[in-house]
Amino acid sequence: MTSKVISIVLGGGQGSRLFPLTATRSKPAVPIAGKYRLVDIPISNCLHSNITRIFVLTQFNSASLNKHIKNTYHFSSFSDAFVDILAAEQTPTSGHWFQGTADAVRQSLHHLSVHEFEYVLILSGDQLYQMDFDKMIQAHVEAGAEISIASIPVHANDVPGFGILKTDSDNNITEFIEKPKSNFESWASEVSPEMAAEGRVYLASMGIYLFNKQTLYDLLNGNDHPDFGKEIIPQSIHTHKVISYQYEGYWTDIGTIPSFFEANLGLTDEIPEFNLYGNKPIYTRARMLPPSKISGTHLDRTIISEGCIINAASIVHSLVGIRTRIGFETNIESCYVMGSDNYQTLEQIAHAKEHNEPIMGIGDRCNIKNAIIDKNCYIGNDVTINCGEKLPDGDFPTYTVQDGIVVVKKRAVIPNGTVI
Ligand code: ADQ
Ligand code: ADP
Repeated sequence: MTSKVISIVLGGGQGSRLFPLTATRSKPAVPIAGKYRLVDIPISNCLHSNITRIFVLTQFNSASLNKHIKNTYHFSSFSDAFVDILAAEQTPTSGHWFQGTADAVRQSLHHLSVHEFEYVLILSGDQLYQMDFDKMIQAHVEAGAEISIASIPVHANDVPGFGILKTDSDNNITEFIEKPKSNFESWASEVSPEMAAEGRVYLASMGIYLFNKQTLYDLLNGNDHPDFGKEIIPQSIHTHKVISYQYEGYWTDIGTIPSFFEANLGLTDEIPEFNLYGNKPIYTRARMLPPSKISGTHLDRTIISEGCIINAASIVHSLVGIRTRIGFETNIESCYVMGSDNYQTLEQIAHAKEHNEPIMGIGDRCNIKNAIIDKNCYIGNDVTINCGEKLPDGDFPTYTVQDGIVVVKKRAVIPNGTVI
């Protein structure tokens, strides 16, 4: 059945909620878990479900996304598999950027029309989960549905962030409301005892939609509704057979700095909810990096990627990305250090040290806590970053502060002795 499916990954609008990580790259290219990119999650889920024809829609095209896709997803020339990026483009019929999720898909339909398919699976690019889409497609076909929406029980606190739905006993969606802000108590559904025990009694749309081909064309053509969640889905439940496919595994939205930070650090748990160490790997670019070299460092609940050179005193509850260099007597706690795209040469390092300039990576005697350090940063010696709740949110030339998390911007130079 999955051979009849084409998948579209919604790679991101403006990406403003993940600023400054999206300042110079498109959202799908944001690095996660030390060595992957956001887009690797939905693509890996598709490939493990044998869905091998994938479009990634993005609002702006960045060199790093192109390079990543081109260098990662290689298929046999005897198969029809592909991962193609479609960036918002001007065409003779449309001169504007994607206006929303439905508009992005509408403007991309002409790229699909050259392929043979019966179903379109629409996925978000900013979610962390492992899901077998095969089962969803099977349920869709068995029910004779025209649209299926994956749903997950959520707590009342989370309701305002999601599309909330109600179903009848056959899983047909009978009501749908996008992001209700108040008075939503009557939207509670019957859920499993496990979910009810956690207070998760509202069924939220996961933003994962399976459409029959003709249904998608009918719903998108002849109108200019910009969004699935706001217009297309709420209207379709009155005109089409729309069913809910309920999922109860780990699933989280990583579209904001706090949720992105929490999901990444969650990977360091003893038994993480998102399992990197299973038999269905997350695919990413094979980089041929050397193993990491670590001297004299106390490591606890820490994930170290390949190619690192680490002399720190301690690294606790942290993720250390590819090619990270960390100096002597430095302490790192609850941080996501993304790493670097290249190594400095020994000559460059000697030259920087001679001029008392920071080298790429993190210097000596630093104390860094609650921070995301974007790629290719130069953090000097004796730098302290320990914001917690003490700093108000703000955007500064080399870093931002959001909800107690400092994000050091890509390629930022933080001089020796800086305190944030
Ligand atoms: P949101 O995630 O808030 O809610 P939206 O902002 O429309 O909805 O984004 C959905 C996905 O599409 C995200 O991955 C986003 O980056 C991407 N996207 C947004 N605009 C885009 C554009 N112009 N071009 C390409 N990609 C774009 C949606 C649903 C809710 C549901 C939640 C679940 O509307 O009903 O509960 O997802 O997370
Ligand atoms: P990633 O390794 O995270 O996928 P990119 O796709 O942005 O990162 O590219 C990294 C690759 O580009 C490295 O393998 C390196 O060969 C090369 N590269 C990037 N920047 C530089 C640089 N300043 N000097 C040398 N090589 C670089």
